[in-house]
Amino acid sequence: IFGGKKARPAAHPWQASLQVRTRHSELPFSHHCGGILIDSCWVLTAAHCIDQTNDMQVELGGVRLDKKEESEQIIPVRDVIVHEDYREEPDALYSDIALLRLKAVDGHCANETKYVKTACLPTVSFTNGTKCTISGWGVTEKGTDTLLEAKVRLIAQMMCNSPQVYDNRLDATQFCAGKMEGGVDTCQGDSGGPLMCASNGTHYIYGVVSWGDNCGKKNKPGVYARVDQFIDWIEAKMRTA
Ligand code: 4AZ
Repeated sequence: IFGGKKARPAAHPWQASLQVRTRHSELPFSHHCGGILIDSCWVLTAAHCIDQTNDMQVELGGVRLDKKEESEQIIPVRDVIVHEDYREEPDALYSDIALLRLKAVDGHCANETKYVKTACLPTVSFTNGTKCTISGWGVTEKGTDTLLEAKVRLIAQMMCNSPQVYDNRLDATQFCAGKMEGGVDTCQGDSGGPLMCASNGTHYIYGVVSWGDNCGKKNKPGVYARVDQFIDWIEAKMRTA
């Protein structure tokens, strides 16, 4: 996160750290991407975060990646479902969404606590200019192991697809958010994590961090998978898996 501040514990209880097994490191697992807890056994993330199916785990309920916290829950990933339409093009990603099914013990995966809660899929719409929240452990201007958060505004599709911005690289299943002047943005390692917007006191996942040209640059806001366009896919996969 560029232009962010440290998140207070329990401020983003749906935030997950998707971790992969490391070969040449002191720690067995390291942070790879963000994720969003949407059900006790399900985490939503970005398809481009999936480069291996086995040896992945999810850390929930923590803010610090460099030490063990009382509030954290570590749960292995049982399987991965990547969107069938996921495409990687030279200058954009499409349908960049995936589901992680967590390993259950007695039919239960994540335990709901003050620090671990599920996020709601969007059942309301949000207008351009709405102030929403991004969070993650990705690249920052400083470097930290603490979860950061920042506020960004939803940007009109016409503006984001204009020649000086992304020149029609966005389709209807994505949107951009940030600041046109730059400085506040998601970055590498935030991918798969949430862009949350609130309505009547309820926080909804409106976007999944996907891509962008660099981070925090003028006229290059972050690009997000539009979760309301994938609700049917998400619910179908959770029903049948
Ligand atoms: C990345 O490399 C990435 N500024 C994620 C988000 C953004 C750029 C790059 C948006 O995963």
